[in-house]
Amino acid sequence: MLALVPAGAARADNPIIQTIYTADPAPLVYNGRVYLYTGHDEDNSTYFTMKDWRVWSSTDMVNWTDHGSPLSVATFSWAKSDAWAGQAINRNGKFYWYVPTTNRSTGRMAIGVAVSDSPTGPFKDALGHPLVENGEIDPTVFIDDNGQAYLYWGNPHLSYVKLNTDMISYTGSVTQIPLTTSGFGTRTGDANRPTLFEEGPWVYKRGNLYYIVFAAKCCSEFIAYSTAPSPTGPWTYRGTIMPTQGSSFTNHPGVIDYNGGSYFFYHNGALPGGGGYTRSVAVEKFTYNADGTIPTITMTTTGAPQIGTLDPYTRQEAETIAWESGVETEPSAEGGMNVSYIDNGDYIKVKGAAFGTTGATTFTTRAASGANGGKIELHLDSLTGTLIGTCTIPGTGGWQTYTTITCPVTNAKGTHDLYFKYTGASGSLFNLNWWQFTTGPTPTP
Ligand SMILES: [Ca+2]
Ligand SMILES: [Ca+2]
Repeated sequence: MLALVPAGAARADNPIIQTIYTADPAPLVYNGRVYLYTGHDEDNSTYFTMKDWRVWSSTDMVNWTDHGSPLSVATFSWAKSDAWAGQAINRNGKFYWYVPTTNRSTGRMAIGVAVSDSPTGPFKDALGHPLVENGEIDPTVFIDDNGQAYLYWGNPHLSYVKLNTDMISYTGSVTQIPLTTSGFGTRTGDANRPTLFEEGPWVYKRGNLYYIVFAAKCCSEFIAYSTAPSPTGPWTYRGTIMPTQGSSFTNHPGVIDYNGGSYFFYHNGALPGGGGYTRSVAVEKFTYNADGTIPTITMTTTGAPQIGTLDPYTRQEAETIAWESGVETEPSAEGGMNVSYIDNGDYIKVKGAAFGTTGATTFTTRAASGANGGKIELHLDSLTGTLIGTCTIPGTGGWQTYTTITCPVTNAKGTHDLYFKYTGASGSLFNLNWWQFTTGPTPTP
């Protein structure tokens, strides 16, 4: 029998975001990168009090870059509240993000569509009014091989429309998919909901098979799926993907293929303070069975394996994080995001930094401090692992007054997890925008 691995934070990589609570993952593969669109549970939330949506991205499934909040309820002039579960897709050189939110004038849930020229936004309201509205939620969008796009959504029903190629209008009427027990499984004890379909549909095609993955039963939910030979059915129930687990009574699927692997995104309540209204997005790698069916996937604290390594010799954003403790992020005056609220003892881990055989000679970071600064200790493999350098960050006269600091490093060879441990006096020490190592002979000044 295997010894139990202590569930220490330093070993964990799942949930994949720790700076805030996140929910309702919607991954999108674009241009060799995974963009992850999520909701955002407020700290100490006791309901689905959600005000904005968030974007993250990764090329290795373990180090995730924070792109902030390019879309919020306030983006939609007609919306009142509730930044709930959406999905984004690319077409026509643009990015369309479909989200449910409450229509101020009707008081009902409606689905809006936001558009951007970039996967990370900023997004603006494409229409100035809801795209569809029937009091239901959880849009999922899909473009078939023949170019026909579909928007599905629903709780308690399951509906779709055929989107036009502009992705912000549709032809024909809203069609309800018959929720039959052969199509969506059998629920007992709820006369109003005879099938397992609850909410959170995620529709895609793989091979010749169309999939609806969905949150099943309530509450607590599990994740189940159905398949069909066409995007409009007939659907056949295929069973459980992820059993009820993880101390959140909801769950929400997002499924992609990326770089030769298949990945299942979901959420749970696994972070400190986590629960049904303080959720966190996590991911597992899986392999389809030969007939296209999906194996049972269970939640782990290790998550997906890293694809390749992280290059420490190119600029890396400070807000690219595999795991952290104590820090937050915010929009940076220099563009993008920076890491903030860095206190003595806080740390960030990036996974699998490939220093190579020559090794690193310097570490450079872009830092600002409206206080007296502090130090960054650079450790390999753990918070107490080999110390390859210590960088002193001075006060710079402002929290967004950045300066570039370069420090010598030694003994940084091979591939290691890299820990940035922050030390100093009490209170916030400094903000960080990015970092980069150099290799080879010590550069001449
Ligand atoms: Ca802190
Ligand atoms: Ca940055």
